[in-house]
Amino acid sequence: KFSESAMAERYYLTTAISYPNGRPHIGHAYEFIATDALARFKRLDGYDVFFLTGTDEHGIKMLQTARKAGIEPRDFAEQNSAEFEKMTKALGGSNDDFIRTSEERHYAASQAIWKLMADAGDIYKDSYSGWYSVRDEAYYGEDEITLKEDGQRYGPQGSPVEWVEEESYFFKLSKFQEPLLELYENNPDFIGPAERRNEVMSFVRSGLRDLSVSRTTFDWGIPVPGDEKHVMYVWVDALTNYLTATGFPGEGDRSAFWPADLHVIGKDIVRFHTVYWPAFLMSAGLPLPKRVFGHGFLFNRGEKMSKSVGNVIDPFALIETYGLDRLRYFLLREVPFGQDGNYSHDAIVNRTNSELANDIGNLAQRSLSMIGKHCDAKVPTPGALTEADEAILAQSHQLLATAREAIDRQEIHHVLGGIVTLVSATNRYFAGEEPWALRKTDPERMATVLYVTAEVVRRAAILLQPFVPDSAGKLLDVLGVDPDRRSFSELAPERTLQPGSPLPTPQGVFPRFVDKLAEEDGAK
Ligand code: ME8
Repeated sequence: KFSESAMAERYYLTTAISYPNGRPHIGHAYEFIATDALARFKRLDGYDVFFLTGTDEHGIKMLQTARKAGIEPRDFAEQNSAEFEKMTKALGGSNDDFIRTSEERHYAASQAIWKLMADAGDIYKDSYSGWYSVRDEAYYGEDEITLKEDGQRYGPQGSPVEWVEEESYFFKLSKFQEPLLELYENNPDFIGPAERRNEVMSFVRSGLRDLSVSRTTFDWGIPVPGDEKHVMYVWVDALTNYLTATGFPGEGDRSAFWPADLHVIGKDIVRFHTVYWPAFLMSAGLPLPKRVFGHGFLFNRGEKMSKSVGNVIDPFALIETYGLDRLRYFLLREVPFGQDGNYSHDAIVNRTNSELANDIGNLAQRSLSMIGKHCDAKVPTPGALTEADEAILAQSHQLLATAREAIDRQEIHHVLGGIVTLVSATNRYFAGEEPWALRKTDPERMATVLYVTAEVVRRAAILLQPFVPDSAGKLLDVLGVDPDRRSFSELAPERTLQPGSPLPTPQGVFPRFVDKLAEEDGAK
C-alpha cells in the first residue's frame, strides 16, 4: 500500500529571495502571502507541496549597505535575514524551507551549476565594459540607458547606472536567443500574466548579448570554481537557490521536486527569471521550471493612515493594526494578482468589514445561532429540497473546479471573488426563505433552510482556508467540522454536514474592525 504522500503529485513553488539590505517591507509581505496562499491551496487539494522562500545575500548592493552601516557583510546579512524569517512566521507562513544564499549548501550548488555551464563550453573569459545598476544588480545595454538633466544616466527601471570596466567571465547568452524564443512559443504558459510574456518576447527578439557573470573588484560572493580572484555575478548565484533547496547537485529526498512548478516574483525581475535562468539551465542540461508569474507592485496610496501610526508600510505594524487575516484577505482580494495596486487604511477597513464581517461573518452567525437555539445545537435534519435549495447547493459545488483553474493561472482574486459571490447569493437565499418566520409555521422547512445554509458555509469555509487560515479554521470549528475533514476532498458532493451531529456554542468569527485610530484622530 502506498502512503498518501507517495501517491500525491508533487508541486514545488517559490517566492523570489529578498535582499536583506534593510527591513522587510509590504512588497515582500505581499509576495509571500500570495505564494503562501497558493501553497496552502495545493496542499488542501492533495498535492505534495514544497514551498520555498529565503534571502539573497551577496552582491554589491548588500556589500555597500553593510559598509555604510560599518558592519561586515556576513553579519549584516545575518541580522536582516533574521527579520525576514521573522516576517514569514508573523504572516503565518507555511513555507517548508527558508534558504540563505550565504549557506554552505548554496555554495556547493552554485559552483556545481557553474561547472556544468563551463563544461558545456558556454563560459569564457574576456573583459567587460558597460553600464551596471547596483540597485537592480543588473547590466544594461547602451540602448536601455537614458541621460537625464542632472547629468546622471539611468537604467530602464529608473535606477542610476555606473560605468564598469574589468576582467570578467561571460556566459554565451546570445547562443540561447532562438532556443528561448522557441520555449516561449511552445509553452505559452511559461510566463504569466500575458503582458509580461509579450515584454520578454520583444526583449529577446531584439537580440541578446553575452552576459558578464563574474566580478573581480570585491569578494562578497561565491568564488568562481578554479579562479578564485572572481566571484560570481549575484544573479547567477541567486537564481540557483531554487535548485539548492532541492538538494542539487546531490540526489536527496527533495531532488524529485525539480523542475519547479512555479516561481512567483515581482514584475521588475521577470527578465532574470525568464531569460537568464532558463538559458543557464539549458546550458547546464537541467530541466526548466514550468511557469514564472510576475505579480504587480503594491503602493501606499500616500494618504495619511493615522496620526498615531503614520504611513504604515511595516508588515509587522500592519499585522498588529489589522490582524493577520484581515491583511491577508485585503491584499489577495483587493488587487488582481498580476496588476499593480494600492492600499490604504480606509480600503482595508471597508473591504474587510463589508465582506468578512458583514457578508460571511453575519451569514454564519445568523444561521448558527438559530441552529443553536431552535435545533438543539445539532446539525438540523433537512427535509425535501426545493429548487432554491438545490440551486444554492449547486453553486457551492461548482466553486472548487473554477477555483482550481483560477489558481493554476494565479488568479487568486477570482477565487475570493467566487466565494464572495456565493456568500452573497446565500445571504439572499437566507433572507428570502425567512427561516425565523418558518419556526412557527413550518419547523421542518426551517430545519432544511438552516441545514442548506450551514452546508454552504462549510464549503465556503473550506475554500477560505488558504487565504485566511486562522479565521477559516475557527469557522470550521463552530460548524463542528473535524480537523481531519477539512481538505478539498471534503467538497465532493457526497461529503456533507451530518444531521444530528452536535455543534459548539456559536461565536463570532469575523469581528468588524472598529476604527479606534479614526476615533482618536477625530477627537483631537
Ligand atoms: O529582487 N510591491 O530582491 P528584492 C510588490 N533578490 N512586490 C515588490 C515590491 C512592491 N512594492 N517591492 C519589491 C530581489 N517587490 C532579488 C530577487 S530571486 C532569485 C532574487 C518584490 O528584495 C520584488 O519584485 O528587491 C521581488 O519579487 C521581491 O519583492 C524581492 O525583492
